[in-house]
Amino acid sequence: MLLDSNKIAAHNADLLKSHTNKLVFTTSEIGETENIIQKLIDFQIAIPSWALGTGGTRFGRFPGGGEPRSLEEKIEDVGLLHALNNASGAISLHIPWDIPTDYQAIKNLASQHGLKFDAVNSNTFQDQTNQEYTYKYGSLQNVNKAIRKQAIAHNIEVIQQGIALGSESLTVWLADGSCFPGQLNFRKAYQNTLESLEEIYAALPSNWKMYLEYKSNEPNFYSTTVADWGQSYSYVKKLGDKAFTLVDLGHHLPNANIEQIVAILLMEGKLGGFHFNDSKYGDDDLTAGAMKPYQLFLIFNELVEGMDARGMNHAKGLGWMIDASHNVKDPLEDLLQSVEAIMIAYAQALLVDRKALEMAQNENDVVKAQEILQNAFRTDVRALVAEARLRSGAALNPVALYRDFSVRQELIKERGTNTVATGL
Ligand code: RM4
Ligand code: MN
Ligand code: MN
Repeated sequence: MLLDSNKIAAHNADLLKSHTNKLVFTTSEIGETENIIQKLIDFQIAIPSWALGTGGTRFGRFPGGGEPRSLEEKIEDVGLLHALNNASGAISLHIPWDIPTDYQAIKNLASQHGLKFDAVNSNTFQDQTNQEYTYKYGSLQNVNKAIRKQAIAHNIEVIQQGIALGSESLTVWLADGSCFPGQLNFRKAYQNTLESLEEIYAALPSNWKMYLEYKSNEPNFYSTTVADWGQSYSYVKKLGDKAFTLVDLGHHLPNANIEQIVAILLMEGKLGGFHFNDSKYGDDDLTAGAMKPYQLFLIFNELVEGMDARGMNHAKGLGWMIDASHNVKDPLEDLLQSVEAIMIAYAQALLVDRKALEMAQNENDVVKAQEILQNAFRTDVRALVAEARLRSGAALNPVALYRDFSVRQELIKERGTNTVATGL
């Protein structure tokens, strides 16, 4: 299904008057907004190929119909999102859930939708059919060298696939760890993992990056071999200049100060990218900004400050990806909401009066510092985000337009009710 640009224009024309009123008010409050709007136009967030179907839990799955049946249909879905918000201009593939058969055709299809390929993800947390050895007791950490070799070879294959698609980064997330005390020698597990990662790293093209994602627990519940940012940092530091830590917002122990982690990794030049989602308890993979919008803003506040300090380009300096999975929402609506929440947090972070904040910090004026941050957080920037969309030919209200066009019903007509997308 393709969204006709005339329909988007008609939707925008209907909303234009009320949008303009809001924009005029916001601009009068903020002052200079052109710079912010341009930054919002440039900012793109990659959509995970594994989040386009309805996410299940270990207890059940309730598919909503019209799910993409192939990689081609997944790309079409991300194309729909991008047409609606012009902020989802990339897709991140998970291998082997999404192996292209004809690389050129897939690349052409993606570029017809204005999409790039962001990081490719390897999967050594599940056994694949025809795989010789099992990952039951880990992959890159495994006590058995042959199993490590199999997992290394898979990662190298994923790099090759990424090269064929024009991707420039590999994300490694390991389920490796242990479920019971005594099961694993932590030091040996670390050393095996490091050696395995070194072999994968050696296969990276010179312009590629490797992202090492950490996670405190799940599916292992006693230890995880890359459990937190410090452990990931310790690996990527040893690996070299192309290796970075990836922060998935749902992968921390409760109440972790993620914004501080982000600030320190950025300062060390070792922050690679993000998996955005939100959570209340663990790796809940809920819509970004659905639970803790202030935390999302504080993270962006550190990102903007830290990236500016290093002279980094906000849009291109890090890998921006969503990693969410949802079992009660329409996945496409959920992703539209996530992108919107990320854009809002980014726009609010751009509003922070950096000079005034620095002055307040230097004077230990704690009250003032809080006022500055919360003023930015409490500013309604939705008209700026909408204006960025309007200027790039996207919809003023993507979710409303998605519903007005009955996109899901159309997809169900095209694909059927019982389709199941590969992924989580
Ligand atoms: C993990 C982690 C990875 C994702 C898998 C599906 O918890 O977040 O990034 O690839 O889930
Ligand atoms: Mn993740
Ligand atoms: Mn996760």
